[in-house]
Amino acid sequence: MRTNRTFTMLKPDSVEKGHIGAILEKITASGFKIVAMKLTQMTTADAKEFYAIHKERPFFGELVEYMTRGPIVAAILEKDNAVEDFRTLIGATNPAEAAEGTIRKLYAASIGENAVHGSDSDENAAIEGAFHFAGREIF
Ligand code: 3AN
Repeated sequence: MRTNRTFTMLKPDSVEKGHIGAILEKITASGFKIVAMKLTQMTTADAKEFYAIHKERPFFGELVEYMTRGPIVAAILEKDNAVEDFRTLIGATNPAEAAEGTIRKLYAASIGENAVHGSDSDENAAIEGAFHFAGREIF
C-alpha cells in the first residue's frame, strides 16, 4: 500500500445507529478517495489479533466484545498526508475531548464506543489494510 493511504473501520455502533452514509459523506467531502471498502464482521480471533497491541490493557475484553458484536465497514482511503489528516478528521479517542465537527464529536458515544478507527502510522495503515483486504479488492 502506498504511504498516502490510511485504513478505517466504521465500528459496530456506527453501523447500528445508521451512520454509515453520513460518516462516508464526511470522509469523501474531506478529500479522501475510497480505494477499498466492505461490510464485514470480525471474529473474536480477528479482533484479538487486530488489537493485539492492547492485550494487556484493562479494556481489552470489552474492546474485543464491542468490535465483534456486529458488522463494521472497513475501508482504505487515499489522500495526501492520509494518516495524519484522517486522525484530525476523526478527532480524539475520547469523544468528550474531540474537536467540534470531528466524526467522533458528532457520532461517538464514549471512549469505549468511539464510532471510527483510523490508523496511527503509515506502517500500521499498510498492516491493517492487508488484514482486511486481498490485493484484488484494493484499487
Ligand atoms: P484510537 O482508536 O484513537 O487510535 P487507541 O488505539 O488508543 O485509540 O484505542 C483503540 C480502541 O480501544 C479505541 N478506539 C477504543 O474503542 C478502545 N479504547 C481505548 N482507550 C480506551 C479506554 N480507556 N476505555 C475503553 N476503551 C478504550
